[in-house]
Amino acid sequence: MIGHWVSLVRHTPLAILTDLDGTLLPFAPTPEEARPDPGLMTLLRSLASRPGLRVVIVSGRPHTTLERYFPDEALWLVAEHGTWYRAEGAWQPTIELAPEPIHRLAERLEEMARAHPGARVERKSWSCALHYRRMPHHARAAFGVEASVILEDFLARHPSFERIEGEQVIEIRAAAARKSFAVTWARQRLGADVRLVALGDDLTDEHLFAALSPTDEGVLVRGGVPRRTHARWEVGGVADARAFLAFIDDARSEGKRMSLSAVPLAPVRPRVPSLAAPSSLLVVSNRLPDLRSSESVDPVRRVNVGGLVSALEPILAERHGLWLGWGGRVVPDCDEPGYGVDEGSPPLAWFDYRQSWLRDYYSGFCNATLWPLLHSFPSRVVIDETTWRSYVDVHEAFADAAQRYVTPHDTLWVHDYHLLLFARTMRARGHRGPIGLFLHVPFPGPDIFSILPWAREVLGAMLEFDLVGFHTHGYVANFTACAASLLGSVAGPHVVEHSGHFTSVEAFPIGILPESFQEAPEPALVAEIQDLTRSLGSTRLVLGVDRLDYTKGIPERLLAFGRLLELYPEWRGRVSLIQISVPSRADIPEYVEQRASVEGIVGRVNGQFGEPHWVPIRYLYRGYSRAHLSRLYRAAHVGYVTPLRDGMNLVAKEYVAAQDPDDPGVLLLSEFAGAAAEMKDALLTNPYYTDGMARDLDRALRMPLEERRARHGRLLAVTERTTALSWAESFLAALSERSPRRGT
Ligand code: GDG
Repeated sequence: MIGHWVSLVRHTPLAILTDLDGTLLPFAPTPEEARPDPGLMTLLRSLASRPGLRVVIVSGRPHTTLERYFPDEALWLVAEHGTWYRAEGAWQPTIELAPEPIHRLAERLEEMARAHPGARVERKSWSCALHYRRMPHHARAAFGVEASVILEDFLARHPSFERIEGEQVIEIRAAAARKSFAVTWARQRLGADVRLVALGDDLTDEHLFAALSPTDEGVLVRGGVPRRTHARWEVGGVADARAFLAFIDDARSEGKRMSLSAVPLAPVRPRVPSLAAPSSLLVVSNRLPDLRSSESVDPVRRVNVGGLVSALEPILAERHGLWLGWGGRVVPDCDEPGYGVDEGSPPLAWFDYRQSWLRDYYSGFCNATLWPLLHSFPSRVVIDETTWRSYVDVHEAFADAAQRYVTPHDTLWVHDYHLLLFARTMRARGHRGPIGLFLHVPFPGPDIFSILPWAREVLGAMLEFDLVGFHTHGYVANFTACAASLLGSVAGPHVVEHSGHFTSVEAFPIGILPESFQEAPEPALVAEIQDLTRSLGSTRLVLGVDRLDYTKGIPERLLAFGRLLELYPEWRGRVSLIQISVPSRADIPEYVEQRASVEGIVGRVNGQFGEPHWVPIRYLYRGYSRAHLSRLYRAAHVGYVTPLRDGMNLVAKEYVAAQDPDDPGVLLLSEFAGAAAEMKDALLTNPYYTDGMARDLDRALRMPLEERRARHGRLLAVTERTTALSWAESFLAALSERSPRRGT
């Protein structure tokens, strides 16, 4: 480690790219109170005077503030998250965007902040920041909701801006702004052989770390909530970060002896797992849930912690379990992936992906081959031997990671299509404990599945699990039909024999935690939703909520809504559709196309039917908090859930759980969602048939109260019968029951 650092910090040219707040300056209640002190100024001046070394301050602060703090031109400055920069001489903007909208937003926020003691708005050229560090904790949730209403409205109208969350601050800024600009700029100015050392503490600094090349280093300054990072090194806080810079300063001064032992620098990975004993239950999924930004930490941050986490959390706690998966970080192919454990509830064991795994395994075989295949979109299936090989190889990487945490007798519960070969890989390594697979997506019949050149191999590997669970009996039947027709397996209704091993195959329809969609909302949220319903007037609300994915049938749904307005002109001005589309897999071309197609249809329908006082479709391309979703579900007269194909579709169940039983809305549900197998009292529709769906929508909008109540009562009973928790318990009970005891 010492040799590595000595050679890096003595390299010429070298550039230090460093954030300011939380990195070199401790946080203060207001930005004005956090100013560089004389000690820091001396250190920075000294560094900037060293030959062959550049210091670049990369901050989110306004450029006017940085100019005031650092008039000395020896320092290079990047302000407002990469929208302004100053080398020698004048400031230059890096983007071209009209500043008026953000100024008007700042005025609205200032007006709101006046009613919330401790809230403060900081204005910048193309961004504004809303600080709540000085607000009392109990007032933050209501404040967050009120702010979100203003911010979401702004973002819906100004797509070139985005929302980001910092340390007790929400910022709206130009979407093109990235601190990674500093990396590109430093390289351009200092030449390709420059080496960079970047320091930062905040989520916005992750752009900086991610843009570094393998010969550079990122140093995370730990402070707030623990999180994963692209940086490979870490220091404990501001004092340590300054000590580290002092070490670089010494290293570049003639004749000074360097002692790295005084520098509190440590590799971020591998962090030694400190679990007391190996796990008796290991849950394995491709991606880990993003838990560490939870509401319990900070109510103003948005969260996306689904029912799966809430279901698995008590089970993992009881069984001393661990959840293993990719942590979201990617390292260059030439690097060793890092491993680590984040203790907490549930405890997570993560590891890094290599760049080629992301490309060939995740975006390739998982999402361009298996996803369309299993959802019966044969024309979208990409067949590629390279990605198939990567799929096989990445199973070995998952198995390497798993073997760090389990004994050969422990129970493994594997999730989804990313890990269909996992039982085979683990058995080859001598694992004897029970291994179960739950598939969250559909399973097609042999006609579709046999399109895959490796269909037999995949099926054979799936039959090395002790239990394979699906959402519906239909998928169970398709799977057993595949095993019988492609492998010649002997298949009973719930068991399949292959090479002398018996695999149980069963339906375990997943549920939600209904009460989490029925909780009494915060008063501010009630007021907000009342505002929305008032603004709709007598207009009825139809609501769609999905990840933006071609399987979800969003274009078809929008077209049918347009058709409703054509076939039944009496609905014009009297019904609006809110479509929330959560960004998903945005780096895969099909998903980019899908977004463009959806936006095109929204524009056409709104252009054709919209009037100054009425917008037919409001399209929101972002995620919302669980509390917001629950209230929107409850306010909607129709839950418009019309995927072309879907394993289950939890939105359908969430919509039902959130309704007012005395005056419930109508669930309009695709017959191709797994949920339709259980939710027969929904109004079932065929999303491929535009006119039919428009007519079903009309029927839903006109349904009398009595019929709505009767249908809702039966649907709620279904939703409450199988919850996320009972689903997880029954799967694990079946796994322990069905697994033959293997010799030790
Ligand atoms: C796969 C299968 C199967 C959506 N927007 C927001 C948000 N969501 C939440 C919903 C719901 C979840 O995301 C979506 O679940 P789905 O079941 O609809 O769909 P997939 O993501 O495709 O899930 C599916 C599921 O696995 C479980 O086995 O049902 O068939 O494809 O919970 O509420 N959550 C928050 N903000 C949002 O804006 N917080």
